[in-house]
Amino acid sequence: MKTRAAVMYEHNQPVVVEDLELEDPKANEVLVRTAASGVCHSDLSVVTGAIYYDAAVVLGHEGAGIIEHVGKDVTDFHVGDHVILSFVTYCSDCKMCRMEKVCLCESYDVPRGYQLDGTYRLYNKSGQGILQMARIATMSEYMVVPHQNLVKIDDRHSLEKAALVGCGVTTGVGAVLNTAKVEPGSSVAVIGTGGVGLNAIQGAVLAKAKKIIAVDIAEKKLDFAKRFGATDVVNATDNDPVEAVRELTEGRGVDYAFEVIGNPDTIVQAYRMVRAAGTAVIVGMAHHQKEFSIPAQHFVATERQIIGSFYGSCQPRVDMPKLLNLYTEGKLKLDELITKHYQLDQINEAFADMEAGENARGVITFN
Ligand code: CXF
Ligand code: ZN
Repeated sequence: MKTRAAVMYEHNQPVVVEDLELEDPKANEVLVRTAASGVCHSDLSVVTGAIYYDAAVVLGHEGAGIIEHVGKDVTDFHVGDHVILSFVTYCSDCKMCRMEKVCLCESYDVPRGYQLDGTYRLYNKSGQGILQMARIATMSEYMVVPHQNLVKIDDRHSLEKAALVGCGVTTGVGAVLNTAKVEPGSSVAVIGTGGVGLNAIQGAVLAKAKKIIAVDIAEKKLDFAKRFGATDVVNATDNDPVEAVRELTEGRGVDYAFEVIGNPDTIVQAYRMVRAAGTAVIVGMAHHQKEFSIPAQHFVATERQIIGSFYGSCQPRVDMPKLLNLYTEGKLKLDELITKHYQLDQINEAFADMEAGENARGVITFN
């Protein structure tokens, strides 16, 4: 069948939207009609090569849709099911999965973007095989994906809102609740208030943090941060954010700092703005070749901790339905996250808006 999709053919060049040929699902795979795809900074990182995929690859890793067809041996999903796409494929059986660290599943040693049997499901009109970002590729009208990447949800949820739970919401809220386990009354700083950072702020609200300091360089994004529950904002354009955060915390530093940009300089800032024995949580995906360095003796002498958080340390099939229920109960903001809708053909415009700091989240909807 045909599917219209957003393809990265060359790093740092405009994304091409074109019709591709999509194969039927093989055993253990499912065909999903995409309802909505969020536009996440990690999609742009694939274009720049910061998150490295060979060209060509269909972008998108935050989405939701409806099952159209199930392949052989799929017993846990049926035609018509509403699903969120998870960007990790997990086996439920390896050591990490059994430790409930399913996002760190160790079973699938398949090169990036291929299906689990090492082949393509997408081809362009010249017959070239096209990879799928995170093995899903939500910026396509239809996707063939492993059943392990699907999370069934209740039909009553809006698929457009559910799509956001596929990456940004789970990554941000999960970093606070699952990875760091922030305690009530804590002080928290969030560096970078884009789609994921705003969700770290909402996570801090859910954790009942007392002080939530948002740090960014875009005034518009700091306004979003206030709407999501930041108690204080720091514009790092004209302030040293480490000094500013210290001033707001009696000179001590915060209990937890979340770095949600993926930049070595802001990672070091996160480290420097936590108190002694405080925790810096690195959420942003930095360029795959970049490193950061911190003063080694100071690290020991202050008992600070630095921890990574991938996909909010989530268990997709447990956490995602829970997050949607929080939304239904009015405890999680999803409507306010979507600041602009796009058609798939407008993907390059969506990336430009993201770079300009225009959106909380941009969302591509499919008819
Ligand atoms: C990314 C991590 C690399 C695969 C796609 C998703 N995380 C969040 O945006
Ligand atoms: Zn993402």
